Parts: sequence; C-alpha cells; structure tokens
Amino acid sequence: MTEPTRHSAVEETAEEIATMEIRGAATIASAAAEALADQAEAAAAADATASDPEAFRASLRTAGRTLRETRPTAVSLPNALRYVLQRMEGETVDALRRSVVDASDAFVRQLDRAQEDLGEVGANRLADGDTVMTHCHSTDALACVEAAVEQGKSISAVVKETRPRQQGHITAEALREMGVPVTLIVDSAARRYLDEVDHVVVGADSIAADGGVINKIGTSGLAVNARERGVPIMTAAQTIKLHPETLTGHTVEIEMRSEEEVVEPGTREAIGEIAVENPAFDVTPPRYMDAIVTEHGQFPPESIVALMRELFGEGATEPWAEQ
Ligand code: RI2
Repeated sequence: MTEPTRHSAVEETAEEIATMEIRGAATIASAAAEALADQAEAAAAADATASDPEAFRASLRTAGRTLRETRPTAVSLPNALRYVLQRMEGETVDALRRSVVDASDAFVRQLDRAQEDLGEVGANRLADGDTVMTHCHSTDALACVEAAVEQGKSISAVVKETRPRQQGHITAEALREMGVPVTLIVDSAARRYLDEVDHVVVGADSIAADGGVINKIGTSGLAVNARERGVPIMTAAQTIKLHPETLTGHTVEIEMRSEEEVVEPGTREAIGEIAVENPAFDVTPPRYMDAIVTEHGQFPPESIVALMRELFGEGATEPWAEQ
C-alpha cells in the first residue's frame, strides 16, 4: 500500500487547536470536520492516493488521529471525527471524497442549527430584566442570551474574566455586540456579584453519563457558590458535547496546560522553587447544576444519560484508528 499523504491544512488546523487559536468546543468540532474535508480534496488530488481507495481511507484516518491528538477534553472533537469518518464510503476515490465532503458539510450545518435551537430553549429560562453571569467563552451559552435578546428581553451580564487565558474578554465583546450591558469582574469577585445575578449560564466541553459537566476550570466553584446563593445555573451544550465513552465507565481526561499560562518564567524564578499546575477544566457534579440545555430541550443533569443512549447507543467507536 502507498504511504498516505497528509495535507498541510490538517497540520495547520491541528496546530491552531493545540495552541488555542481555534478554541471553544463547538468551534473546534467544526474546524476538525472542515479539515477532514480539506484532506479528502487533497488526497483525491495527490498522486499517492488519487487512484487508491485504501490509501485514501488511510490518509483520512491519519488526519483523524492528528486532529484527535490536539486536545483531550472536549468530546465535540472526536464526535466530529466520528460523524465524518463513519460516513466515509464508496468504491472509488471520487465517491469516497464526495462522502467525506458531504458529511463534513452536513455536520457543520447541523452544528449551527443545533446551537440556534438550544438558544431558543435556554432563552426561555431567562426573563425580561435578568442579569446573567458567564464563565469563559461559550458560543452555546451566548446563543441563549442572544435568543433572549431577540425575543425582546432586556438582559445584562456580569462576565467573569476567566484566568488564565481571559476568555471572558471575548464574551464581553460578543455581548456588547448584542447590545447587552456588561460588567467585567475578576474570577474571585464572582460570589460577591452573585447577589446581583438572576441566572448563571455556562457552556460545556464534555458531559458525562452521570450528568457531570466538564467545563472551563472554575465552573464547579461557581456552581457551588450559585447553589449557596440560590441562583439557578444552566449548562448550554449541544448534544455533540455528550461523551459516549462515559457510558461504559470511562472518565473524561482533564487537559493540563503549560504553566507559562499561569505565571511568566521570570516571575516564577523570582518566587523561588515552586510547583505550578494549570488544569484547563473541572467537573461540576450533577447536584450543583439545575439544567442542561440542548437542541433537544432541557434536561435535569441526572437524566442526560437517556438522551446519550438514544444518540450514541452503548458506546463509542474510533474510526480514525490504524487498521
Ligand atoms: P462552546 C471552552 O473551552 C470553554 O470551556 C467553553 O465553556 C467550552 O469550550 C464550550 O464552548 P476552551 O476551548 O462550544 O476555551 O459553547 O478551553 O463555544
């Protein structure tokens, strides 16, 4: 068999996901699906794979592995790869290419539709005059606020900055574009401002079969504080955030990122001999989350497993695996 070629678009996308130039679970998923379509076009045009269906399939699986290895926590990434690679079929390279490109397009369209639909559901939980608190930057969470604003509700926001990468700044800008008044706070001010907030809205990178919500580090502390203050908290998450491997008891790997995101090398040296840790995500137990809002409606976290079984069966395949 000929050595599979790897189109540089896949390498580029993988690099951008790893360095978080492309970030956010839904955005990562759509970039990965598009990278597979790019790879299909490139493999259909490359000498080594253009007339060899098995080499074409192998090159797509290789691309899938490259993309899969970038970041471990957001399950939207492997779910996107699964969606596209499971639909790769055909006897000729041209048929295979078309199946991958069509699946990638369909996936991206579904993603956009799902976000719009869940936005409507989440918006129904918000009332005119509400103030929401956000954590990190989640396009699913923002879709709920946007739909509420489109329903004519007046919404304002308290936006947590979200150390270490300060994705709260992206959220603040997006909310301002919607015309939502924004107050930016440091993470440690969240409990104080919960008294002025009607609803906490967060996203998710993965949702486990037991209803645990894996989201940006700091979400679980926020959820515990919100419960203590009596403020409802919802997770806005399309069903591509449901983690099928957790159906069979697997846990979700929490990404550990570079310590330089937390403290500059010079400062660290000046402090002296210390350890620095930088987990990117944490797990909010289902008892601290009021609702998971999806494109199929809202669910109490404990019942999300029923939807997960319906959509993924009893487990997960790895169509990118070497054969
Ligand atoms: P959407 C982000 O992770 C945040 O944790 C955010 O809540 C989640 O992805 C979901 O984002 P990161 O990529 O899919 O910033 O809702 O580490 O856009």
